[in-house]
Amino acid sequence: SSFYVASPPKVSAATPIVVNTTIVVPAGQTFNGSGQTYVANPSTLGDGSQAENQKPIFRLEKNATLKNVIIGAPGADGVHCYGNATLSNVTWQDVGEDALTLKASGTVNITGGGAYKAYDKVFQANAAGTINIKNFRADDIGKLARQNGGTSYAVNFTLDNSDISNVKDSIFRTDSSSSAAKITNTRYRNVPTLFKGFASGKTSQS
Ligand code: ADA
Ligand code: CA
Ligand code: CA
Ligand code: CA
Repeated sequence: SSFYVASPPKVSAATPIVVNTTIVVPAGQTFNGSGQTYVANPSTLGDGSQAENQKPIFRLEKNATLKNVIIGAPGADGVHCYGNATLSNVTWQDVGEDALTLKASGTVNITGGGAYKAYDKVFQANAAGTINIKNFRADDIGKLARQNGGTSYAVNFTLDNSDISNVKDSIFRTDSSSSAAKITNTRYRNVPTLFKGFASGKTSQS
């Protein structure tokens, strides 16, 4: 006689979507990843190392929204925002060169999700504006957010209701005396410095 052995149910995660060319989210539109994982093709976008000039996996035009996305490895240059953007429930499992860059002035609201394994920076501000981070988790990072070194425009950073651990440098860093940072209702573990480079009176924590 013979036995039938039933196949076990497939419980592994879905195969990641390999992104060969940057996914552009047009102005005012929403990209919903429905929880799927996106990774860069290392030969077209970048290998997620600390080499500069890698390409983003997602490019958000003004007032675009990115939601329910997992960015896996390699993360290349993550997400580039050209003006206002909303990110909701976006998780970087292994940040590449960095996770997200503000490339043109605007307000970026990042709510939910998290960022892990960032050798240096998670969020990078290369233009004036505001970066609001809320309900976020970050672990094993260099800095949570950094205004591009040597720049003097104003960036306002906020962090609320989040959990940040194992940071090498600081949460927020700037070289600009006009920038400001505010942290509320956030727990830390192994974070050496909250704020670096801000003028006196430009930071608060409660
Ligand atoms: C570094 C580099 C900048 C810029 C930035 C980024 O800070 O010095 O020129 O490339 O990274 O946007 O990743
Ligand atoms: Ca960089
Ligand atoms: Ca990494
Ligand atoms: Ca970068």
